[in-house]
Amino acid sequence: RIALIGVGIMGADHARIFAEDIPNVQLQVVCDAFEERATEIAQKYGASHVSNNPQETVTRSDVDAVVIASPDQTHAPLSIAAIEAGKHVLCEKPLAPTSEQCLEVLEVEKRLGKQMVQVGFMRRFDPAYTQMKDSLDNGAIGKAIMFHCFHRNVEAPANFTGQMAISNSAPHEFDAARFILDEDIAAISVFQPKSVDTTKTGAPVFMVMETQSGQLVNVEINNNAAYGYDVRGELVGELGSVFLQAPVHSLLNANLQAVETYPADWRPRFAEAYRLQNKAWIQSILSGEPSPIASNAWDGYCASLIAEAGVQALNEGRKVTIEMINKPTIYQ
Ligand code: ISE
Repeated sequence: RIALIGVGIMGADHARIFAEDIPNVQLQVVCDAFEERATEIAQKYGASHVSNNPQETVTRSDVDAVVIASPDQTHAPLSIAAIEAGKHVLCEKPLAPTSEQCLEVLEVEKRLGKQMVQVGFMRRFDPAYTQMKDSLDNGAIGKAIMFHCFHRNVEAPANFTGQMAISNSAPHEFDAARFILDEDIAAISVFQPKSVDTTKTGAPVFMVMETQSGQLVNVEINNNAAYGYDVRGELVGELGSVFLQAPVHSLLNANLQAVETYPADWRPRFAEAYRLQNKAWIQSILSGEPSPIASNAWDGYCASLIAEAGVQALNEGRKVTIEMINKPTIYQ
């Protein structure tokens, strides 16, 4: 019996996934500030109740687990309220806009002595990233040296402000790099092409990260790429490389052309990743064991910490080292 908090783009997609693709789940409550939107989604996906009060919703006795897909600044306080009410949480990224807020969630889990939050860095479940990690882990490409990433949206959402390319989009690459390389990030430098209007919302950013063992990860974020939603990359090892391919389901031959079609946003590109992520979350609740693949609150803290360092690196025009707290034992 799950409650869904927030039915914007991602919340509505989670409602669809749980209603249509995940067994052993009852969508019990749909909560949104706009009750008519909550009612629309509840009726569409068979939820039993509707609410516009998230604090009340996460403590309901007829709810076992909570999906938090409300605005970023509500993620940490609602996660904490849900944990304190004994509910497991699937929290959309980021865990919190600041590392300080993330630490508040870690503190509650430390006191409880167990992980209760899974963070929605779904790329860990994407088949292309999975194959990339398997190729590294089974030695096919030798020792990893560099990881090239690019992440392009059609256009920046209307609510995109300032450096959200770094704090909202790039955390996917921050988490994917940590997961695939099994490394933490030691430092980050951030640049912007001087040939574009860098004051424009969603202007491109180019980041170079150094891992603690000295590998290099570069990330291009372009939220106004115009041509399509396109996330690719290449993991380079001493013996070979793995190129991240997007799933291409068809090639249209017509009018003297061969045409592949890009998705308009991330949902089609990562549909399988979201399904597998959400399935793993339910499985982790039923088994009582956190998913060995999914991001936990510690991973959420690391992604927000790297993002803060990235914004500082851009603003100050210098490389910023990343100082983490000691990893609490419950995340070892
Ligand atoms: C958005 O918030 C997401 O999480 C998408 O996965 C990402 O591709 C997009 O850039 C973000 O703005």
